Amino acid sequence: MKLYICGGPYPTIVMTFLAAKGAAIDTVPVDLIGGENRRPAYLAKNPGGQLPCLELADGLVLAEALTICEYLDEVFPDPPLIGATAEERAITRMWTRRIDLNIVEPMANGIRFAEGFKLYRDRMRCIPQAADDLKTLAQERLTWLDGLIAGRSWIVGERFTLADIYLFVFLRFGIGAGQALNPRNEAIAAWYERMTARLAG
Ligand SMILES: N[C@@H](CCC(=O)N[C@@H](CS)C(=O)NCC(=O)O)C(=O)O
Repeated sequence: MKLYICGGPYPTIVMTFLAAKGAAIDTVPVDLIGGENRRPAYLAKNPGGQLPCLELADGLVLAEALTICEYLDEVFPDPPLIGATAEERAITRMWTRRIDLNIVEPMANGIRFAEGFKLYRDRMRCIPQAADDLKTLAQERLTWLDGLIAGRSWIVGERFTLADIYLFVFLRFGIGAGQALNPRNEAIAAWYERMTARLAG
């Protein structure tokens, strides 16, 4: 099994997920800046042209960071980072989907259409005039999330899951791209500190 990666947030989610399981797999670096992921050899593996993708021993290729993590959670079941029961898995998927659709996607596009514009303008439809609104949307939904996770250790409650990893990797990436955490979102600020300590330790 080989994971095709670059230094960006989506591959980092999968790498962080594996590290949290104490698992390691072979990785293949792909030159994103140079556009290697948009050339035929990579497109033959992942027609979406994005990273990461996971190539299995039989040649099957899985793309989309969340799908890859779902697969890896079954291959490396301990500790379960999606859930040990049907209910736990459903709850983790519910929160991960909320985070992905409401926060990560607008945040990522806000960055692609602004700070990433030069890199992305010839790769996908970019809407620079939408960048600020997308970033605002992501911030509004973070404030919504803040009210929902107050009093919890982790996003879904007392279980550390993929939802924590997914949101944390993206918020850290967003901070690096000029989207600071809103200090009024106290629950998220405290959770972010817990995440930083957990991943450092
Ligand atoms: N929906 C995809 C998004 C992946 C994505 O946007 N990856 C970035 C790297 S972090 C990428 O490949 N960007 C380069 C490009 O689109 O050419 C996923 O969840 O894996």
